[in-house]
Amino acid sequence: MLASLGLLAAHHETHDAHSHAAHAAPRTPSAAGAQVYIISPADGAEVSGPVTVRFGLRGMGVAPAGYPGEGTGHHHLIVDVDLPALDASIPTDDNHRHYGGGQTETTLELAPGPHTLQLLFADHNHVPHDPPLASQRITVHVK
Ligand SMILES: [Cu+2]
Repeated sequence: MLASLGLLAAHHETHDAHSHAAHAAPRTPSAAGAQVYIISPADGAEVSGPVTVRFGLRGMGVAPAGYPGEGTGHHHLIVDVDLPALDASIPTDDNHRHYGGGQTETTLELAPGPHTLQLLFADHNHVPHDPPLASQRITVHVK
């Protein structure tokens, strides 16, 4: 049992190293002129929690994760950190949130204080498009 778990872990690491280092993930082209933006809250807004964030998209369509196709993708909200690598699958954690169901808004529980929010659109494999579609990074002040 332990031996087979070790083997699985080793295989997983090898796979990750391969996909991230040896070959960048294949990227889906973005549509010319497409744009991703945060509809609300506004940059610099003072808000009370929970915070509803509305996702704007122009020139492309939202599709659930796993649905391949040019001209589509799903939203990711990058919270309090810089954009991740743009040639790899976006990580999943509290700072990198996926909306793979095709959602166009979310409600976040954020601790009081300043927070940064930035949208990053990505394809069915969670890999940002080429060229990437990211919104302006905004700051909100949670009361
Ligand atoms: Cu994703």
